[in-house]
Amino acid sequence: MVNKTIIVSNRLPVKIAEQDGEYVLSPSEGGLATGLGSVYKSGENIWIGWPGIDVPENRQQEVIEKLAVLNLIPVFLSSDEINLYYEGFSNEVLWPVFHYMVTYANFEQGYWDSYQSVNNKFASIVIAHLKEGDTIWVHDYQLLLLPGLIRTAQAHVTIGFFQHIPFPSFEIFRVIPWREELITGMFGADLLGFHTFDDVRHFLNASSRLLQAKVSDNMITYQDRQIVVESFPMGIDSDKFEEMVSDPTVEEHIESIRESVQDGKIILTIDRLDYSKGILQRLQAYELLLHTYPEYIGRISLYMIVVPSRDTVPQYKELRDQIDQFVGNTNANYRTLNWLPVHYFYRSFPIEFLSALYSTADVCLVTPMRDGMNLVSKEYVASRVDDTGVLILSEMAGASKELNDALVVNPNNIGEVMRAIVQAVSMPVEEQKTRMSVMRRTVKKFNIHFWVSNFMDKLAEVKKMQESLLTKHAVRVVREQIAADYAGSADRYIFLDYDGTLVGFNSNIDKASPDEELYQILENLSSDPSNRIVIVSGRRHQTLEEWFGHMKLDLIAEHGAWQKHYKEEWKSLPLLTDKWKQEVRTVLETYADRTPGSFIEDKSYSLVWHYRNVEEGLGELRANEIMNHLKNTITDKGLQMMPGSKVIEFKNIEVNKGKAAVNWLYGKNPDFIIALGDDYTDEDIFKALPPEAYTIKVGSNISAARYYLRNFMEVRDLLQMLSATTKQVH
Ligand code: GDG
Repeated sequence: MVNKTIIVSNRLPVKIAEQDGEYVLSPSEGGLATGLGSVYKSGENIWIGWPGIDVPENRQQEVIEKLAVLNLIPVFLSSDEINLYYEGFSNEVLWPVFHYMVTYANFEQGYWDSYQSVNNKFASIVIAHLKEGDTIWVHDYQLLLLPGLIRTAQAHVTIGFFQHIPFPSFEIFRVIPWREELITGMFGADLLGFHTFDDVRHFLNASSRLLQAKVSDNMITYQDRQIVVESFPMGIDSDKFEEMVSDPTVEEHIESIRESVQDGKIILTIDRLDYSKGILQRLQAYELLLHTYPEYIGRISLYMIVVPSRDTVPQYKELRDQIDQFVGNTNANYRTLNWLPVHYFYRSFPIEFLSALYSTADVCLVTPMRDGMNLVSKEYVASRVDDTGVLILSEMAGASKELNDALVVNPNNIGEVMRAIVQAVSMPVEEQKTRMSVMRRTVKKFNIHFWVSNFMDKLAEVKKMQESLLTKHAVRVVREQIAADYAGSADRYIFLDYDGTLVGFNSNIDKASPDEELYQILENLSSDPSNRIVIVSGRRHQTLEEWFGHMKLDLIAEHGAWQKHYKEEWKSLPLLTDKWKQEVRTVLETYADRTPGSFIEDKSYSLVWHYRNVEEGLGELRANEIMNHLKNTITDKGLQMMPGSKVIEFKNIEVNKGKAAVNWLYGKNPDFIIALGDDYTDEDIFKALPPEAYTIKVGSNISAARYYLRNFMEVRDLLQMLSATTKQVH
């Protein structure tokens, strides 16, 4: 069986038109279509999407058949669906909010209803074509719910998702009434890609704030699945743009454009009609230039191509009128008999004409207010085969992160944009070449093919990582391996951490005392004479005494500073000093005063700064500040600093759960050892125990432990099962 790749996007990479009663297909020239061409055109691979026109039901079969020849599968949408799901939710909610234009958003319930039902429609078509082992790559903001819907139907399928527009900061994203549903939908993917690292950060932040997903570096753990979030700056087909410049048709266009401006310099701008592109602000900067430096009148021209788009949406219509008016005024005010300041085209052109413009323009002015990436800037760079030309680029475009040899501007700063134009038109050729050659190398190397293979490789890697982690899940091995070894052994050591391992995490540390079920489990386990149960906790010895002093258990408190063998007295580690505490406490107190919700716990040989009740993000920030602040004190005084989950603990270097566990085993030769723990400090035990010991991390699969369990309930199940195992054997 051959595994295939299924690409899914709102639009299919093809244009369909009706000519003389017949549907005629022509390939689309978009960058994405080119880049993914190598994928969907080969083998069994397919691309699923809306064909772009309303096809009456009785003619859909005809379109299905025509598209099938090109490996394309249509999702037919009614004009109602297009209005509500596409024009409505996608373009009147997600587009403005994701581009920071919140006031343009229109949070209509009807839009959302349709967005959900259309995403469901896509899901059912994807699922109908899905076979085991297939890989799905979903594109863009129109289909945010799709990964989740597919995942619900097919738990193990491989899904990648790429968003072509920015992901906004959490404070912006949170305004959407359906924000949790959107994020949950995206979580269905295994790999989530964005253009820039800022988008990645924003997404991770929204995930941990809205859904309490566990985030570590760029990995999210949600409902027991790992989701990797990465930036993949999209590239273009740079060879195509480079080669096109010497195409005879393009050469002809170049000549006629040159003729029309003669010695004047051309400043080029190309955008889809959109308020995110900063078209009006750019016109203002250009007019300011003509006003401030009249010597440029007659010597520079602005070629402005605006490609019609979404002009049924009121804001777009309004923008178009404003542009018309602005251009009209500027031209009326500054034109001369044989010179026009702005050559404005509200239409699209064949790619050959764009190529001619790219290669004749002395300056390309790309100043969006927000842009996921912006491919126009890269196309301009790729077309500059002699390394001349100047790119002015908005810092709000994703491309500015890569093309930093451009003149990078803040598009809201009209004066700065104007000065950049002046600098650009007067830049010496040598400097132009230095800057352009660096950018050309970047655009050539990180081209669209690189982008596609980079994403696909990473997706495969993420899947492999998930699978290898899955095999570490202790529930899967327990029946065969752990239980059999347990049953066959006669001298067992069972090391158990307390908080997070035997009981759930409680925001009040004084709660979380043992419950009846836990006592029963420990009672059962310890009643077996072959078992030695050791509770290894960071808690105070008084607390452990109060809770477990009456049971047949060994107790290690404060990470090993206090120890008690069953039937013996508590002993503290010899030679421990706590003189350092005063100095560290004073520092911690200043942080506790500045950080509502945090508090200090004082133990015999350690101090702990807790921040589990502190506002998300602030606690982590303070923890880092504290660690920096106390770095030197720690070394001078021979202490150790242990960041755990929502805590940092300071203690004597000799105190360590791992050392304590090894001491417990000193001179013994048990035939079964198991250790369970959820915290950073438990890693010391996992590392210190002999390799044949069963080490089990609770709550996460990234650990030195051999296996993991999801939570304390699974720990209890495991312990119950083990004690039942011996009962059967005995
Ligand atoms: C979204 C994100 C992100 C333009 N006019 C004509 C024409 N074009 C082509 C250009 C370029 C493309 O359209 C525009 O791409 P952009 O990247 O600039 O912008 P969006 O359409 O808003 O795209 C954006 C992109 O997705 C990719 O992830 O970069 O941030 O908003 O390729 O050449 N093509 C033809 N005639 C025209 O008149 N043939």
